[in-house]
Amino acid sequence: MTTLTTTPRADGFRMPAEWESHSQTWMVWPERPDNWRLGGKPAQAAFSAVARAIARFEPVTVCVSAGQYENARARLDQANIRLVEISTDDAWVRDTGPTFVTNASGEVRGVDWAFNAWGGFDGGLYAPWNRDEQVASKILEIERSPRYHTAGFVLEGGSIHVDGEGTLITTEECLLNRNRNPHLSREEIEEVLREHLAIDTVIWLPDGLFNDETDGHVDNFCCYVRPGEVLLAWTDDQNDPNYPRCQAAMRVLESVRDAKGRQLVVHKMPIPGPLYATAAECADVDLVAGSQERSPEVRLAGSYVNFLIVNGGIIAPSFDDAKDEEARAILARVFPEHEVVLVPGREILLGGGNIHCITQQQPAPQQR
Ligand code: KQY
Repeated sequence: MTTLTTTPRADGFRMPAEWESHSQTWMVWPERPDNWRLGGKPAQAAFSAVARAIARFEPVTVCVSAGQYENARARLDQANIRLVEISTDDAWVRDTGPTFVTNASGEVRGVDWAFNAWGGFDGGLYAPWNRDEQVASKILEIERSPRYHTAGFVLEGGSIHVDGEGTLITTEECLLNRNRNPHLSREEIEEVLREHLAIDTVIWLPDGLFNDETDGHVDNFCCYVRPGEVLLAWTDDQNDPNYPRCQAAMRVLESVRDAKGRQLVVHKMPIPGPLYATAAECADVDLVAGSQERSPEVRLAGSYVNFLIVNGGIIAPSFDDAKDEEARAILARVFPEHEVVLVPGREILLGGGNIHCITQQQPAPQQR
């Protein structure tokens, strides 16, 4: 594998927006029993439904352990779904996989960020995480894609969204958290993002969604739908702990200009629920010291914003909630050129994230 000592920006590479053409989407097969209830069986069914939904639009590669290969192969028996054997700690390839970057000559490379399981020994969600730390480089090796390595700079793909035209959105709650890169200032963090993603402007939302165990990943709260337009999780209920978070985000989004000098159009997306795990669902998760405990008292960070854009489609979670159809209608309105497909997201939410968190798009080579 080639590890480069330059930066993507210096080499003429940039991170494309998610709506730009993909060659495939990556996923990881879930099996960790201290994160997924019942040894991961309901989650495997949920991930399979997501993989099949994506495979209608573009190829999918699922990373799977040796022990689960036969089971996963049988459950994903579809031409457009490839399985590769990779050891992992869990199944969040948005955060453990590479961030792909492209140039105008049709080359694709990847950024391999440092990963510390969302906070290391200061609030992280499991230990050890050494297999997850290796996922990005293994994927790049399989793809024969040159790798940029940010040794010592911790970042998860779910903590950023870009518009492909020079602007990135993130949250202070995550990127400025003392459990990610405490040795760097805000300005130094921006500089790493500028160099590795070829962006010019960073929009800092104060927080992500209430109780998001990633420390407020932006992909569960606010995303781009096209340059100059974002979709923000929203509540008008002043008693909802998300209310001040939504208000604060809106104040920022209404006041900033993006890298092209545009004022943003903000679309609102209702928040489902409030959603909680049942006592039985929590009891089905193995108890392991150092892993995230589950409690029926703790509100889940459910969000319709946690969807994936694929070639011609939007793969979004449903929650068997009264707001599911409103969410579908909003997605159809803001993505009129895409087919909106809702896939049950509750089992993925019980593990701490949703469809965007368990997927990683690989952009198609671009010729400009
Ligand atoms: O949402 C994500 N991007 C990752 C969530 C990890 C949860 C682990 N329990």
